[in-house]
Amino acid sequence: MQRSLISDIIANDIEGEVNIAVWIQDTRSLKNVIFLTVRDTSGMAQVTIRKGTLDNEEKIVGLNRESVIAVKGKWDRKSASKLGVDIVAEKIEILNESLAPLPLGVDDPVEADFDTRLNNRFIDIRKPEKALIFQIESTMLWGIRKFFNSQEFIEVHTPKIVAAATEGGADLFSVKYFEKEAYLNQSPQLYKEILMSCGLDRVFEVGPAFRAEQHNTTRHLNEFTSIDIEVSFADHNDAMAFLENAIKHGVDEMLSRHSDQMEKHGIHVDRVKTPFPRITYEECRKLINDAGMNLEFGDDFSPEQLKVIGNKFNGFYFIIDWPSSMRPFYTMPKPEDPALTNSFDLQFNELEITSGAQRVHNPEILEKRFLDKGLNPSEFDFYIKAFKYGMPPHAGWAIGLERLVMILCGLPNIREATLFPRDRTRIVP
Ligand code: AMO
Repeated sequence: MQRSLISDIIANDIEGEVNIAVWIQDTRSLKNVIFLTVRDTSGMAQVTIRKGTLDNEEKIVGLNRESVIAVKGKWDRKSASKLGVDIVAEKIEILNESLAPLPLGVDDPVEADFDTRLNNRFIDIRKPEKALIFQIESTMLWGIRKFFNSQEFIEVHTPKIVAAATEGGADLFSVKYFEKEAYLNQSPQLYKEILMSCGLDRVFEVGPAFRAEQHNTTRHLNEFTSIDIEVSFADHNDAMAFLENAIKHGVDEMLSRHSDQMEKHGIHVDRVKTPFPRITYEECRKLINDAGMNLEFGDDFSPEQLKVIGNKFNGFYFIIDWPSSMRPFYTMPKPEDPALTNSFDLQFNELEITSGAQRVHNPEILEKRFLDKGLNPSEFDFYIKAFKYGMPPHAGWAIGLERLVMILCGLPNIREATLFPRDRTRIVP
């Protein structure tokens, strides 16, 4: 179908005949003229129909909002239309009619409640400010992918139906796999580490991760998108450097493509300055205890305690050197103090965006870590085997994509950064 985007007509100052394909947002029929306010994925325009010039103009005036039409016409550059683009129609083809009333308005002055919006996501995302979130997400991921590519990473795809838990035994969705029981993968952790034994050196994956977490919060989903890396002959410091740079490149790409639209919709994102500050778990504990709250070594931070730490930093920072008892079996204990680990979380203000670490690469230590965590190593034979025949030292991390978009766009709820959220009560649409 031959068509121009509205934004291209403006940007390229296209002269003469133009073809656009659009949704009708509003119709006003005056004495001599009909004005249509129309929208495509790139912006809005006014279509002017001079009465008596089109065979089907009555039918067009009667179309419900959100019907889809193709317009052939001339761009009137002198038009005073406040939308900036006014196309004088020469031919209009009706591509599809919408029913009325709409289950959700596209330009209602008062926003509908969140459930109504999510139930009617196909219309909700027609709103330019909602579509922008997913355009930003795509562009940011493209910037991150370009960075990985420049660093000789390969993109991999590991199984999502698995036989063992990775991030602890709880929070697993089970699936019937013929005559066996299987699970939906919580993270590519075990497979990305096995790939280090394959000699693939630097891998990344962008894929779904499933967590059967019971709590319904503004930060948790039961299915989210995990951006994972794993790197051979690397430690936690190397992994943190890859993380800072990946985020920097993602944000740069996003700003280079969307800054106008972001400004228009009140999304302000600063360029990322690296390296990010680092604070140890023990230093955080001191801050919290100094603020009059009590945190024992090995306890996780409460949301209020994270606020105390977040108030000290503006934007991204790492919390490093987490206690061994708090990190999964695959995390490398600090050689000089095994009560701590070579691990990190990347935070943005008070929210965790990424977990990562240097991994245990010695199979005996790994088996011991399984036992310490109350796990049965024999259930992980396929994983431990890959450590017994030449596993290089390695490190990696995972970013929750929706959390990253949520904090960058300043969204109040992670579901706003998820096309079709899966949470404790929602699996439709
Ligand atoms: P972790 O479990 O911390 O680490 O997850 C990594 C990142 O994924 C995001 N995340 C979530 N996002 C939305 N809803 C959830 N329920 C949810 N759970 C996690 C967060 C989090 O920081 N295997 C390790 C990573 C590694 O060490 O490589 C892991 O999965 O942004």
